[in-house]
Amino acid sequence: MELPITLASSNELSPIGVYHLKRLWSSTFAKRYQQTQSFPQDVHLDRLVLDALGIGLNQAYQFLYAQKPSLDEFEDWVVATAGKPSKSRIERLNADIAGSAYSRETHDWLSAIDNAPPVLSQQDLAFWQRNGYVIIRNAVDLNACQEAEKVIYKAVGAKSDDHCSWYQKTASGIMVELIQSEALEANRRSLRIHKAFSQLWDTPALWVTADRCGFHAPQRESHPFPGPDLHWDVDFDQPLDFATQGILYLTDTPPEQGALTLIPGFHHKLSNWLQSLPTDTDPNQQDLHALGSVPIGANAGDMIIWHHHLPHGSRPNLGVRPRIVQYINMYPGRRHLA
Ligand SMILES: O=C(O)CCC(=O)C(=O)O
Repeated sequence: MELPITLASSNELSPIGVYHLKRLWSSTFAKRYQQTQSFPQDVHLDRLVLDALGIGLNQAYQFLYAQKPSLDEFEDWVVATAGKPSKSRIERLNADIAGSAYSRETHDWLSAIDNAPPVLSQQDLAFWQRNGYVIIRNAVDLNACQEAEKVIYKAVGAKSDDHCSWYQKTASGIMVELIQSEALEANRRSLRIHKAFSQLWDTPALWVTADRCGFHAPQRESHPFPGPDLHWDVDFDQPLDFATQGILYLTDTPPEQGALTLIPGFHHKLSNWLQSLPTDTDPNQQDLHALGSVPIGANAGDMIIWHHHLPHGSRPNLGVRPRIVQYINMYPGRRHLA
């Protein structure tokens, strides 16, 4: 690849006809090698195009930085890693980026989700309003959980009945950088999950994240809890907006078994709380547990969705089994729909 790279615009097409991929590729090298400032306005589209293509953000940047590929090489790697995106997927992505009309096929698919019976009841929605989180019971069935669990055990080189093997994994703490797998993809395509998110976002026109998994073994003296403890994944330099985050439990997860931990209701308090902090204080460095943290236990197949203004994290696994999860989130491609 020849440097310097000219910065492409989002509406230039990549070789397989995707908007913004060339921009993402060119901006990565413009940032890294030309000391250009980063492009905060691109954050949403970078994420969107990679999610639509089934590639994780870190996965993409690791490849780009390590291989310094040409655009053709980058796109070949995307297709080899996550498969060739369908024509309808590319059309929907391009329509979201360009703000143009959806094809008839996409329109019909979104209408079907819109017309599907609600997954979240009125009580669930009232609970969500009050607490900023909700549990979708049986978001996926047990067979789907077991299939996903199997690929995660394989990825971490562990066996369910061999305790010692649970501790071989060293990188990324409790996170497992596994994204491309038929079992994980099946969960991402769950209509029940999509419908629940559409009720919270008030639109079915959502994209699912190409996110990783988690394997959180019971704490040992030699393997203390590596985090993440309570935090936000919010850029506090930007205006506070609405967004969700989600976790699918693939095994039964009682509260003591490293369950997702939240501060229920904090989405109502965040703005005032931030204003009460002395200037130059990092919100993430406060004693967030003191705000009232609660571990959320649930069963295999249950999914928890939370408002991203809730401090959240895992906790030490004081149970006897690993906590095994898949992270799944959804969001609108067109920002104005949010
Ligand atoms: O795995 C967990 O329980 C917490 C996940 C988390 O911190 C995150 O998704 O940002």
